[in-house]
Amino acid sequence: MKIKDAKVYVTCPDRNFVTLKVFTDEGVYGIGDATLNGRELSVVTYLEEYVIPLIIGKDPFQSEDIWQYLYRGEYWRGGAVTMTAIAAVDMALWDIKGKALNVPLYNLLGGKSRFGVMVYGHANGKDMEEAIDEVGKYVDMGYLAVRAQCGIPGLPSTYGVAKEKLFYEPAQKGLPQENIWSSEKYLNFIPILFQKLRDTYGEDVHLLHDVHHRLTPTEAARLGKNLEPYHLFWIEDVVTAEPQEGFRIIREHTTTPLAVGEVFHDIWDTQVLITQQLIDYLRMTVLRGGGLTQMRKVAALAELFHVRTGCHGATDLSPVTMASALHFDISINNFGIQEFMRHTEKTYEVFPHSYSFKDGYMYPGDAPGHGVDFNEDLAKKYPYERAYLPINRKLDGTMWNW
Ligand code: CS2
Ligand code: MG
Repeated sequence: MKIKDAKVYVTCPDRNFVTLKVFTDEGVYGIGDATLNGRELSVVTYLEEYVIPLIIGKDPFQSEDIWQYLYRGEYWRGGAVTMTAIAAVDMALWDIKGKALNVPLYNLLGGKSRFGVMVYGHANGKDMEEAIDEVGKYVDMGYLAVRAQCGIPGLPSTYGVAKEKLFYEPAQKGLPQENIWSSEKYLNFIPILFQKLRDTYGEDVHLLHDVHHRLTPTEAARLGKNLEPYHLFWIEDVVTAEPQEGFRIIREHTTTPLAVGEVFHDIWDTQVLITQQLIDYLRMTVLRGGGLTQMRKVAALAELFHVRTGCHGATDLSPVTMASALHFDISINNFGIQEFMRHTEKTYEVFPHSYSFKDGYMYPGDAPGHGVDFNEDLAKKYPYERAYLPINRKLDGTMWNW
C-alpha cells in the first residue's frame, strides 16, 4: 500500500478546524486533526508546502519511520506548528492501519485496559450561584467528574466562563479580546467556591479546576493548600511550565494533585516534571503531542513515575482528536481522566463519529480505525474566518498569561 495523495481542509462549523486526509493507492484513506487554535493557517501551509510532498509514495503502515522522518528530518525541530502537522499525519496513518486491518485503533494499541473512559465536563458560571447550579447540571447528566470555573468578584471577565452553556469557545473573530486579571481577587475567592461545591454536592463527585497559567509558584502553593479540604481531582496549569523545576516549590507545600501540559508538544517538555514526580497528571494529547506515536512513549515514561494521563479535550480539538485520544485512553495502563467539552451539532455533522458518552464514561466505538469521518461537502459550507484567543492583562495593564 502506498500514500498517493493528501489534502488539507479548513472549515468553520461554529469554530475553525483543520483536517488532513491521506489517500492510498488501495482506496483506504485516513483522517487527522491539524487544528491549532488561533494559528490554523500556519499548519495548513506547513502541511501543504513542506510535509505532504515528503509522504507521497511512502507505505502508510510505516508510522514510526514516517514520524521520525518528519521529526528528525526537520532541522528546526519541534514547536506547536511542526508537532501539530506531524500529529495530523500520524493520526491519519493509524486510521489507515486500522481500516486496512479492519480493527478499531485500540486493538492496535494493546486492546482495552478498562470498560470505559471516565470523562469530565466543563461547568462554569458568571457568579458563584450560577457556577454551582451548572455543576449540578453535569451531575444530573451523569458526569462523575466536573470542572468548575467561575467569574471572579471584582473582575469583568475571566477564563473559562462561557457566554452560552455547554459550548465554551474562547476563540473569537476579530482582534483578541482583552481580559483583566487579579491573582489576589482570584486566590481569595476560589476556595470559597469549592467549599460551597462540596457543601452542595458532597464528597464523591470529582471536582477539577483550571488556573490557566496565571499564578506564580508560591501563589499556586497557597491555592493548593487552601483547596486541600475540598480534595480536588486536580488543579490544572497553575503556572506556566517552561521552568519545569519550578513545580517543586508547589509540590513541597500541597497535596492537591497537579495537572499540566495541554500546550506541550514534545516529550522533552515533560521530562523533568515526570521523572522527578512533580505532577500527578499530564494533559498532553495526540493533537499537540505529535500523534499516537509520541503519546505512547510519553505515557510509557509517565507510567514509570506514578504519573497518569489527563488528555486535553477542548472544543478546539476536533472529534478526530477526541476519537484518537479515546482509543489511546482505553488502552494504556496509567490512564487518569479525559476532558470532554462537547462540540456543537454542526461540528458533529461535519465529523460523523462512532464514540459515545454514557453515565460519565466515553466509549471509542468499534469502527475500524479511529471511527471518525469527514463530510467534505458539508465542510465547504462553513468557510474559515480568522479568530484569535483572548489576551490577558493585570489590573495595572501589565501583559499577563491568558
Ligand atoms: C482549556 C482549553 O480545556 C482546557 O483545559 O485550557 O479550553 C484552552 O483554553 C483552549 O484549548 C485554548 O485553545
Ligand atoms: Mg486547560
